Amino acid sequence: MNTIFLDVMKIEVDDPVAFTFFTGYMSMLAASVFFFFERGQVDGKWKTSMLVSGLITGIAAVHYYYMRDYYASGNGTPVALRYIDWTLTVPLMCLEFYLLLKPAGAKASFMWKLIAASVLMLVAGYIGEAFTDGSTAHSVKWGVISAIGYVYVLYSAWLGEAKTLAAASNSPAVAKGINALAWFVLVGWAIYPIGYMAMPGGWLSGMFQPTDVNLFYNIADAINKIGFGLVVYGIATSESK
Ligand SMILES: *C/C=C(C)/C=C/C=C(C)/C=C/C1=C(C)CCCC1(C)C
Repeated sequence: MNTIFLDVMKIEVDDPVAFTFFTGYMSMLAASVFFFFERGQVDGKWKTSMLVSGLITGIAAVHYYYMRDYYASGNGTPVALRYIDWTLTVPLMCLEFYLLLKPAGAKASFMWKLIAASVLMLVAGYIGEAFTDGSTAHSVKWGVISAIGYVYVLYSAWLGEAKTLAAASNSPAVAKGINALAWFVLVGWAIYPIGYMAMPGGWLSGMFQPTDVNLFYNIADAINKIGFGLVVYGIATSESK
């Protein structure tokens, strides 16, 4: 029998990283089915947002399918697959902010600034992880550059443009929803830099196994991608009554 097939079937009982790759895949897939079907139940103006929610978890599900096998086949951390996934899904999360705030007057430039900041965050993070020489200097340098992009999104959601637009919105559901997304960016997104610090060379590396970074990323992805979608779903259903 071919060995790849055997490898991907193997989850060790003491391997939480493998476990979260498998459950991550299943929960992303289930969430997509949910968002796509529920899209039919909401008012027309919310359908695009629901579609984007399903696309975010759907794109992640496909990447988890491959990352799971990559890891289970003994290749370690799937850095490239991870960042390809994020490069597609994080800009879609910026699009969610824009779609929700468009009725309150959000301009396309608002979305592009968020996307530019998240691309900076991801490109720097990728250089930090993919081109590591194992040194703390490399890890910290690119981690700090990446954090600049993150802080911009955080600032926009809590004090900047997104916050101002949400306050101007005449829909209490949208204002509440944007506030919930801001919490996700503050708490849920903060799990990623902690995971990054767990990689070899990172500030917390002494406390973790080299592949434990995946544990942080897998848990954070499930919280943030499914959570963002559920916030959008909550707004859409409460506004569709
Ligand atoms: C669905 C995927 C999401 C929401 C990914 C978010 C990723 C981050 C917020 C990553 C942030 C990072 C830093 C702030 C510094 C270290 C490098 C990163 C890329 C892990």
